This record gives sequence, structure tokens and C-alpha cells, in this order.
Amino acid sequence: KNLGLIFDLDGVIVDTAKFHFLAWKKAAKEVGFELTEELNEKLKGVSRVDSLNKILGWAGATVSEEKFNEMATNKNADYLTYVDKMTADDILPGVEAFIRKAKSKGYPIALGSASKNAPKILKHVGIYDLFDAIVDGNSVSKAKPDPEVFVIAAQKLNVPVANCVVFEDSEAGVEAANNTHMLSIGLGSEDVLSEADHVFPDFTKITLEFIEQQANK
Ligand code: B16
Ligand code: MG
Repeated sequence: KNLGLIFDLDGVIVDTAKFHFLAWKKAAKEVGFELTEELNEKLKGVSRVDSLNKILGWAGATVSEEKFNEMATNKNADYLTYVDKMTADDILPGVEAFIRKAKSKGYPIALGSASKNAPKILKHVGIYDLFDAIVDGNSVSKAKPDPEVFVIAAQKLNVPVANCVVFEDSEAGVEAANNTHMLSIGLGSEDVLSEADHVFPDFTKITLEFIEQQANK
């Protein structure tokens, strides 16, 4: 099979979750809410607007549309001050080598992320050019667990949906891949990602041979 490989960004290629957390924590404080790391888990893979809605819900706060937009804009500005300091050292272990190996074997590579900052982040860490297609928060209308982001990625790669493999760290993302019958590979803990076809702690434990075997079953 000609496989299409689709990678999530935050939590799979880079650990930007810690920066989202710091920026959301500051935003939450403004409405008198203390965002914990535990609740932050629920924001992974979730879009900016949906994340702010969740935080306001937890805080029991209602704000005007103007204030909402201001909070989202400020959060993103804060977040980008961290992103601007990112370098190649912020790429998670093993993932770049894995992508390069897959490319050398001719497999097309796509990004499938909820982030509107995806191209900027990839350029910052120097791996933008490795991707044959980038599908991100700017090009999708339905959030994960809707599979839209991965289905568009498959189309852009010109690979049938059934031949695609998705690498995801979030529950919603794994669900999205499963919803369109792509092979789902979870990155993180077995407890959180129990719905994934296979779970690994990180890319240093994944071989391309294993992925090929599973995808060709
Ligand atoms: P932005 P992913 C997601 O990235 C993050 O996990 C999530 O925390 C964030 O709110 C979302 O992107 C939107 O990001 O504010 O940059 O548009 O995991 O789908 O790569
Ligand atoms: Mg993610």
C-alpha cells in the first residue's frame, strides 16, 4: 500500500502544550479562575475558541463578545512570545528521524492540527519543508473528534483514507482518526489513549517497519 502519514502537531511533533497552559492560566486568572494541569488536559487538541469557552464554563463566568475576542487575542499574543523562542531543540525525540525515514521511502507526509499557528511553529523549528500537505486550524470548519482535518489531509496527499495512519496525542484526535477508519497511533499514556490502535510513549519507541506491518494488515 502507498501509505499516507498524518501527524498532529502539539504533543506529537513539539510540546507546545506547556506554552498553551501558561497562556491560558493567565487568561483564566482574569476571570478569577485557577487553571490546573489536570483541567488543561481537556484543552489538548481543542481549538482556541472552544478552549476559551470551556475555561469560562469552568469559571462560571460570562463575558461580552468583545471581551471574549480580546481574551482570545491576548492569549494568542502571550502564547506566541513562547513560540518565538522555539528552536529545533523543541522537536520531540525521534519524530524528525521517523518522518525523514518515511519520506526517503516515498511516503507522503501531512500535518493535521487544530492550531492556527501551525505553519509558524513548523518554520520556527525548521521542519516546515518536510510536509507535503499542511491542514490546520485555518483550513477546517469542524473540530476533532470530527475527522474533517484528517480526511482533507488524505485528499491533499492523494491517498485513500483507508491507507492513512494518524499520529495523535489527544483523545479527541484518536477518536477523529477512528471515526474515519484510519490506523490510529497514540503518543502518550495508555490510560488516556485506550481507544488508539496502538499506543507508544514517544517516537523513539516506534519503527517504520512496525507501522508498515500494521497498516498493511
Ligand atoms: P491555536 P494540535 C492544538 O494543537 C492544541 O493541542 C490546543 O491546545 C490548541 O488550543 C489548538 O491547537 C489551537 O491552537 O490557538 O494555536 O490555534 O494538538 O491539534 O496540533
Ligand atoms: Mg495534539
